[in-house]
Amino acid sequence: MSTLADLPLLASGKVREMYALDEDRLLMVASDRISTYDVVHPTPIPDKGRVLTGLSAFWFERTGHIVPNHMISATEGVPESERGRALVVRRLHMLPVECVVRGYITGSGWKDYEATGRVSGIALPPGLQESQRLPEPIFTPSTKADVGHDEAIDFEAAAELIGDRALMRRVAETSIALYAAAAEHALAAGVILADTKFEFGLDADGRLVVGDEVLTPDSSRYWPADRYEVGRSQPSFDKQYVRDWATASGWDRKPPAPPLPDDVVAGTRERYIEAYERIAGEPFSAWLERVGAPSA
Ligand code: Q0Q
Repeated sequence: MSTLADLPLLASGKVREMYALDEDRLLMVASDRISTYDVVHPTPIPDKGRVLTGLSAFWFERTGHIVPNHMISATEGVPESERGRALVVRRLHMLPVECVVRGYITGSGWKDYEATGRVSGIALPPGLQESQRLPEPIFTPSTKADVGHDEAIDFEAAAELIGDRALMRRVAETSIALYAAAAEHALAAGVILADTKFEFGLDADGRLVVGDEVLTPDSSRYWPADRYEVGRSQPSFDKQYVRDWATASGWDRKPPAPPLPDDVVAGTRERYIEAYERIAGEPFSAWLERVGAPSA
């Protein structure tokens, strides 16, 4: 069993790393770093990486009948030190499109709708209010920006990017099916899945496979259903403590992000664990035990 230090680093995101295990497998590691307004705070949230990895594993196991996914294992091949926060995944040829599905109109989609009546080229009914549930979930792709924000593009531009219109159609249909299944399950647990982002790839046989993390609070907007109110922005299930404190602290939302006080860290950790337990329907400790995660 190798340690993380032995593995070549393939890619590093704001809060995650991707290592190469061998020519067919990668190790996807989720850190405890938290970012708000696209800036990473210096203070980690203990267990955030393990909650998000546990949620990806839960959703991969639950949606394999909709589309194959890249998860191989949460144990075999995962260094002991990383158990619970890392997955061994299949190496894919990743498609260069962010596959966003929106069930509610919010965020950048709301801004585009207010300005044009459209989101990613899709005309929506007039008179929608902010955070309103859409008649049907919509597929609103964007580019994968290395730096800064992804740019919303329409279906035709996305098809051009991947060079295959029929494949783009399948990716869109699969993304919507994944979102719909997850949103129904989450709502029954008292959590609104407002929107989410998938990344797909092709395996060596050219089969479509969903990769990256799926349906986590970092790749999705989760709202507490009992505080949902149309006509305004909604509190984030997981990040609201940090956002409210950061705003009250006077932070201008530009780097560097301020360190977080202990109570905000503790409250945010509890919200992540609550998200896991509501959605996965089991104690967070069950995930940790199942994968042999090291105790604190
Ligand atoms: C791959 N990434 C993103 C990333 C840092 C994810 C490489 N199955 C795969 C995947 C995946 N997922 C990738 N490449 C080949 N096969 C995804 C940008 C970056 C942490 C996690 N980088």
